[in-house]
This record gives sequence, C-alpha cells and structure tokens, in this order.
Amino acid sequence: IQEPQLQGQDTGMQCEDDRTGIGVETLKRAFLDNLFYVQGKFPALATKHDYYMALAYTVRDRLLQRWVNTAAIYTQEGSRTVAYLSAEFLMGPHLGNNLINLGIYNQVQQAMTELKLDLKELLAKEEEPGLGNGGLGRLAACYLDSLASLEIPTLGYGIRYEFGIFDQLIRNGWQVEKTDKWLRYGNPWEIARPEWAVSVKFGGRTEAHKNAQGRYRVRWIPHKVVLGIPYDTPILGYKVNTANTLRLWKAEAPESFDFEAFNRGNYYGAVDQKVTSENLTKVLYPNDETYEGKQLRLEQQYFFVSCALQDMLRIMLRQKLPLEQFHEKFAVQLNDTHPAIAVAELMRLLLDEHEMDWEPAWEITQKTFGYTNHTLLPEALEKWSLKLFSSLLPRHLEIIYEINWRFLEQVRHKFGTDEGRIGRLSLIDENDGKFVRMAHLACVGSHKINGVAALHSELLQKTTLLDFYEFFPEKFTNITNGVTPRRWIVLSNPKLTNLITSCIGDNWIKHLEDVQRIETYAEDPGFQQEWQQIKRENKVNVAEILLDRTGVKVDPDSLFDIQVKRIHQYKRQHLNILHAITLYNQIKQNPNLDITPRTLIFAGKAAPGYYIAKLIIKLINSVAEVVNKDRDIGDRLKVVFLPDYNVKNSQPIYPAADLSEQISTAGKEASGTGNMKFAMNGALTIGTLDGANIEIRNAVGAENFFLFGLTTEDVGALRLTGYRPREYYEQNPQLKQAIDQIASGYFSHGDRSLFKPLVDLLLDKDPFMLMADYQPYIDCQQQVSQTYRDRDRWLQMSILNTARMGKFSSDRAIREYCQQIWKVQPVPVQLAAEKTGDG
Ligand code: CR1
Repeated sequence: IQEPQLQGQDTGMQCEDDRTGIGVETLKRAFLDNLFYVQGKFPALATKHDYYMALAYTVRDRLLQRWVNTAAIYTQEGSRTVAYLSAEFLMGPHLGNNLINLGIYNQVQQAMTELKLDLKELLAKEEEPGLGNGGLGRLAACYLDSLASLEIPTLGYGIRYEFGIFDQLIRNGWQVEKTDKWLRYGNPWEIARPEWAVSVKFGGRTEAHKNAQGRYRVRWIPHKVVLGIPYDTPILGYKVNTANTLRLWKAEAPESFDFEAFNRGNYYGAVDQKVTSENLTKVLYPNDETYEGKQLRLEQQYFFVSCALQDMLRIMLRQKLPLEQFHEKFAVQLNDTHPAIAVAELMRLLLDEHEMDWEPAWEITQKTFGYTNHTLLPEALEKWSLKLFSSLLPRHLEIIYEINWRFLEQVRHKFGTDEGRIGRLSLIDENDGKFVRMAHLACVGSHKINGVAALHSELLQKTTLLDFYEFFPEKFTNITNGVTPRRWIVLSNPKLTNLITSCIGDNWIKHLEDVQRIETYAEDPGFQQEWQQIKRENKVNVAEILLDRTGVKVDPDSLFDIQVKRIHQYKRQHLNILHAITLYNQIKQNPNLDITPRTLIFAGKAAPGYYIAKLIIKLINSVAEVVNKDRDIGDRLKVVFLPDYNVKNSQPIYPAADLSEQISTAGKEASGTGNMKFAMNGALTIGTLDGANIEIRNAVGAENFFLFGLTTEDVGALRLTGYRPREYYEQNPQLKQAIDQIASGYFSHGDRSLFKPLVDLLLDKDPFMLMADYQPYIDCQQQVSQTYRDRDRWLQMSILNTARMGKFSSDRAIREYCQQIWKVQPVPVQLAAEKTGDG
C-alpha cells in the first residue's frame, strides 16, 4: 500500500495519492475518477445518485487504508477484542458520519462546490441501512462509533437483512407499510467476504458416537444446512486511524441447485432450497419490544450467532491461539436476549466440535459473555416453545437441559429445596406449556448482567431478575446508556457545533464532559443571542421539511414541542394528544386567549400488527386535521405528524426542538436515548421520573427540567389499591371534554366507532395510567408555556442543558463497559507514514 501525505493540505506537494490524499484538488480528482471508473459515467450523464456513489467510493478509499492497517495491527498483536452481538444495528447514513470522523467534511464540501455540486444534496441520496427498530439498534450503532473512537478492537456481529425496517407512508391518516429496498442501488460501504463463509445447521437429530480416544461424544445430524456469507462495513473512529468492522451475515443455500431434483426435470423444486435458505435473512421483524414466537425469527437468531462464534473460532485458529483462551481473546456482549442462544452454541462448539470437557467449556463460556437487558415489559421477554426449539435446535436443547440441571443443583445447595424458587429460576418455564426462557439462559451463561439506566437496573434486581439477583448479586451492574456526540451534535447540528467550538475549542467532541465549559456563557447576552439565532435557523429548516412532506405550514417562532420515537402505549403519545386537544378547547372557549403558540410535532413507526399503536397514529392525524384548518386557532396551535421516522429524518429534528417529550409511564422506559439527543441540542425536557430522565434531571438540575407525574412506586401502589381510570374522567371537566370529543366523532367526521377501542381502553383499563397523569401533565405544560415567555430564563436553561449532558456521551458508557465488563484496553493504530515520520 502506498502511504499518503496525510497532512499535506494542498500545499502544492504533488505526492498525494488519489486514494488516500485529503487535499481539495486530490479529492476532486479522485471523485471524478470514481465517477468514471466505478459508476461508468461522465458528468454530462451522471445523476445525483451517481455523484453520491462516486463520493461514497472516494471516502471509502480513504477508510480502506485505515481499515486494512487496523486489521493488520489487531492480527499482529492478537488484541483482546469486543464482539458485540446484536440482531439490530441502526447505523443511519454512513457518508456524513465518515466525513466527520475522517475530519474532511469541509474539504469535501469545498471540492463539491468547486465541481458545482451541493454536498447536502448528495448526502440526501444515501439510502440508510435501517437494520433496526428503535433504541436498541441505534444504541448498538452509537456504541460502535465510541468503540472505534476509543480505539477498542471490536467486531459488531449481526444480520444483513435484505429488507430493513419498513418505510412508513401516511394515507388518509393511517400508517401504510412499504418494503425497505435499501440495497436496490447497491451498497458502497460493504465488502463481501465469501472466503470466510460458514455452515449453519438446523433441525434433525443427535446421536452418540465414540471418538478416537474411545470416549462418547454427541454428533448432530441436521435436517438442513445454510451458508452464512459475511459482509463487512468499516466503522471509523473520530479522528483516529482505528477502523473496526461491522460484520453482517447473509444466508445462502450451500448449492444454488439441487441437481438431483434438477435432473429429474423438477427445475422449480431444485431452486426451492435456494429460495428457502435465502428467506432466512430477508426481513427484519418490525416489532419493537414485543416478541413473536415465530420459527423464522429463532432461525435468524441462531443463524447469526452461530456464524459469529464460528468466525471467532476461525480468528483464534488463524492467530494460533488455543481454544482454552477463548474468553481471553473475546469479550462477547449479548445485546438483549436475541443472541442469547450463543451460550448454548459456544458450549456445543467447544464440546462437540472441539471435544472439550463440560467443566472447562462452561467456565470459558461464562467468562466470555456479558448480557445487557433492555426492557422490563413482560411481552418482550423471549421464550420459545420446547416443540419449536427441539425441532430446530435439538442439540442445543440437550445442552440447555444439562446447564439447567447443574444450575438448579447449585440453587438447591444454596437455598435448599424451595420448589417455588427453583421453578422461578429454571431455564424451562413449565407454567403454561413448556418454554425455554432466553433471559434465564443469558443470566446463567454470563459473568455480568447490566441494565441500561440506574432505575432500570434497580427494578431488574427488584422484580424481573430478583431471583437471579439473590443467587448471584455480584453479577449485576448498571451502565446507563449514552449516544454519540459525533452524529447527534456535530453532524446534525453544525451551527451549534461551531458556536461551542468557537468558545471552548473542539476537545468536547471527544470528551463531552468538557462541554460544561460553556456554562460560563449561560447568562452572557451575546452568547444567548447566538444560541437563540441557531435554534431559530434549525427550526426554520424543520418548518421547510414539514411543509414539503406534509403540506402544513408552521411558525418557526412558536414553541416546537416534539415527540419522536416508536409508537407505543407505554410511551403515551396519546397523553400528548390529550394535551393538544385541551389547548384547542381552551382557545375555542376563549378565542382571544393569549397563549404561548405551539407546534406539536410527532413522528414514529408502529409495529404493523400493533393495532392500538396504529390507531394512535390515526388519532394524531385526525386531531391535526381539525386543529390545523380551524381559523379560530390560527398560528397558536399546530399539530404535525412527520412520516417515515428514521435516522436520516431524525437528524434535523433534535436541533430544532424547544421541548422534548419524555412522558412514559414511570417504570416502563428502560432508559430512552432520544431524551439525551434532545437535551444535548438544547431542548428542555418535560418528563416523568423514568429511565434515564432521572439521571438527566440530576445532571442538568431540577430547576432546568419539567417534571410531572406518578413515580414508579405511585404506579405500583395505585395498581394495588384498585385503579379506577373512569373516576378521573368523571371528575375532570377538561379531560372529560377531550375524551368525549374523541368518542363522539369530533375528530373523525362523526364516526363514533373509529376511536372506540382506544376510548374504552382508557376509561376501563388504562394500563399506562394516562387518566391519573393527565392533570399533572397539563399543569406542567402550563409551566412550560409560562417559562417560554421569559426568553432569558429559557435560553439560560437551554444552554445549561447542553452544558451538563457530558455524562450521556456513549464514550462514557463504553469506557464503563470496558472497565467493568470487558476488561479491554485501547490498541492505537498508526499509519505507516506516521510511524516512519515521513508524513
Ligand atoms: C428500551 O425500551 C432503551 C433502548 C436501548 C429499549 C429503551 O428505553 O433506551 O432499549 N428496549 O437500551 C428494547 O428495545 C427490546 O428492548
């Protein structure tokens, strides 16, 4: 590899390599070269997409130099490596992020301008890899960014879904799903590595056999075999040379044709196997926090886990490391229970394929894995029926029985024969049919178990995993989530980035605690003025997007009140809508009411099979329709639903928010991460004492946070004493009016049946206690409106929110994982030019 002149900023030096140089002239030349030789186009014929591709390849060339060097150093040093196993990676568009992390955003912008192209337009051409549902998948993406930025050797392992999360259209107020064909125009960021393909077995039976030493071992005779092909994407750290790998697996048939069937003249039958094998990684299950006991989903989970572990074994063999050192070479993190089958699979590989004995294999396994729990919602806890499990993974079931038997022996040893406790701890649920409990497998097979925010970790220990906590308390810990400031401030909010950097330098981008230093400017009128100006420009930008995508015109000087996240009852978008209706009624009753003008912005997808969530979307759009066209209301209130919320569409949103809605029922939101993105960008939060809201409030100060609602204890107590939602409705005229309007068809052209399921649910059961939290929420929103009128106070609060968000960088979270769980150290990567000092 030709080493480049990295520092040469167009100084006239002619030694810049076209594939590594970062001077403007070199970038232009490389870009035109890629347009011609990769896209096969010249400017007169090129489309915007061609230009995007040419630029993507230009950037990829610069990544490759770092990627190849990183791999070489990791191999040379046999570095201890984090393997992050996740069924979802919601990466978002790569191009902009890579420009930031390479530190060449400005040069590339200039190069494009000189070629009469608009970088923003090219960035918009990227189809994002939407390989995740929501917070869990996006967290994995933020963590990969921080791992690379902190120079930690890492492999992200997951599934290369051909279709990611569906695209959302809104038709007549309803969500309509469209297939996400993200690979349609090619993916310049990945490189297939068919030479590292592995085979994955499914179904069939097991049998005993004698090995060469005359000892009994188990052999698995599968019913079918699928090939796993790895596709690698480089993950570059921020202003370091480390480029780690995201390795996603695609399923293929071992042979394209079943030749026997083909020779019998059964052409379609012959292609059948290929089709069924490739179905495995076709599509991401679009459920966020509800598991669906589908066979294909279990196949996906086992498939990528087996590919990942076999790949790690291959790496160990290549580096000539003995398998006894597996846990020293790899720290494997289970991102929720989706990859929990890894515990049984590693055991199987060590026992059956490498003929290790049970005890050492089990010790290695437990030392290898860590398990992160992401939710307490019972409907999200994965359990697989024994029938399905045994038909798909017969050998794993045997291993799980053995793990369970040994584990329960230890439980008996510690607690005596307490059958209740044993039943609760067992890996097999025998309450109502028989199931394998994946969370239990993850707990027993890991040396550390963590929740994702302080309250969540506490509740895990007190409720869902109480029995495990009592058995091995030393395994439990908390690591509060974080998000990467590179994507969520630098890339999304360049104006704010420049303002902060002009005051305190740019160290804060790598060390977000440093952003605290802007606190001294919180009351500085000049700084406040610039802060306000930037927020306004970001709001104007979103106003244009809203007009373009929804046709609704909003006032950028109104308070932008935003709730963007998956649509879920526990997240209570419908509580927010009750506030909208209440404001609407207040203005209608008093047309001259001098209220703080607001724009309520919603966005988010509902799982296609989640009827109530889809009805909530319809309700938001129905209320919007009535409110937005009412001439009495004017600019004082607007309600907008922005379709197709994804990473790309979310990036302009956070910087434009005045108010961030984090209003889940206390105890239900494990952490939340959108709450962090908003506050970092200077939005104030209205929120409950739930998830990371609690820690955000502690960090920014109670006086800079709008708190309302029941606490987790209140929720529990109210449930125990008998919660009667209808009483709140009957005793609160404002609430009654709002609910009655929904029920009477006021927002549905007189249709009384449309929202009846939602209204009945709220009045009879109200599982998420909207009725109890309604008045405190309305009162708190009143406080928000008052405060917004005090411009100086609001700006000071806004600045302090950004200034005090240092803790919520994913860099902090990853440092904690490295110290508490993974015990891994940075491995800096130098490029040859730097090493020899001739750069
Ligand atoms: C939680 O609901 C959390 C993310 C990331 C989600 C959310 O509060 O911020 O995980 N859980 O930790 C989830 O998707 C399957 O569970």
